[in-house]
Amino acid sequence: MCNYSDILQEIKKYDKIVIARHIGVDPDAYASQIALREAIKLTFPNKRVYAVGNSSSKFNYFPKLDKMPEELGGLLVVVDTPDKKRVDLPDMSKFTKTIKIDHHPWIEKFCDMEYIDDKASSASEIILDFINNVGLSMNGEIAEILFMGIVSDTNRFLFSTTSRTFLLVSRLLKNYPMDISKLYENIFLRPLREIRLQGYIEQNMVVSQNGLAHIMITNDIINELGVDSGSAGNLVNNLNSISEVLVWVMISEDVKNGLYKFNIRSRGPIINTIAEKYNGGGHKYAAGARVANMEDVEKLLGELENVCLEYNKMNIEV
Ligand SMILES: [Mn+2]
Repeated sequence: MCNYSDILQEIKKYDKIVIARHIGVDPDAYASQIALREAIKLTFPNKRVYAVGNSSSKFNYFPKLDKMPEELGGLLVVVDTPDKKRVDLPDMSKFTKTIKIDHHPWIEKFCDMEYIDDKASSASEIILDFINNVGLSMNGEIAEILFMGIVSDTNRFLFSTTSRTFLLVSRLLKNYPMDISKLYENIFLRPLREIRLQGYIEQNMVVSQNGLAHIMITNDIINELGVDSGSAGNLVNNLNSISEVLVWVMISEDVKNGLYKFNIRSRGPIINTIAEKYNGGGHKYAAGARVANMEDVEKLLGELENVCLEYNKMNIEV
C-alpha cells in the first residue's frame, strides 16, 4: 500500500503517463481517469498524458479519450479496477512502473504500487482527495467531471456515501460553482425504450419466499424493446427499495458471446463471494458474474437463494 505523495513522486518522474480503467466503462471510471489526466496536464503542461480504453457514445458529455500511444512505456495508472483481467488495456507488461488507485474491495495485487480505499464512495472521490492533498491544479471542468463521477457511482449520494464524500463535494461546489441540474441530466436522462424495459422487469420478475428476485432478459425481449444487451444491467440499482426483496438479480442473455450476464444486488446478504465463483465479483452488496449455460444459471440462483435463507434465519434467531 502506498500513499498520495508516493504517487505524486512517480507522476513527477515520468513524462509519459497512461491512465487506464476497467472494461465496460461507467461514469466513475471515465471521470476518474479523465480528471486525473486533466489535473496532471494542467499542473505539468509538458507531460504527455493519455486516458485510454474503449469509449461509449452514452458518455459523450465527458471529454474525449486518447488513442493508445504507439510506443508503450513510462508510467501506467489504473483507476477503479480491482483485478487485472478487467483492465481495459491489451498489455500491461510494457510499462516501466504501474500504480493502481481503486475503491473496490481488494482482490489481487497487479501493480507495483497500490492505493486502495474501499471506504471511498468512488474512484472519483479518491482522485478528488488526491488532487486536493498533493496540490495538483484544478479547474471548473475537472470539478464538474469529478462531481459527475461521484454522483453516478453513489447514485445521487445513496450508496457508500460518507461524511468525507459530502465534505469533499461541498468544498468542490463552493470553489467551483456549477449547474448541478444540467450535470444530473447528463447522467440520469433516459430514453423511453429503457423506461419500457424497466417496466417489463418490474412486471415480470419472480420473487421467492426468501426474498430472491430474478428476471431473465432474453435476446428476444432485448430485440423487441430495441435496447442493447447491456441496458438491463444498468437498471439493476432501481430495484433497491422493495420490502419483499433482499437480493435481486438481472440475467441478460448475450447471444453474441454465448453468455448469461448476472447483475446482482443485495440489501443484506453478502453476494460478491458467490459471484467470484462464477467468473465475477464486485462489492459485498453489488456484484456481477458471467456463466455460459442454463445449468450454471440455475446453480448460481440456487446459491443466492440459500444465502437469503441463511440471512433470514440468522436475523430471526437474533
Ligand atoms: Mn467506481
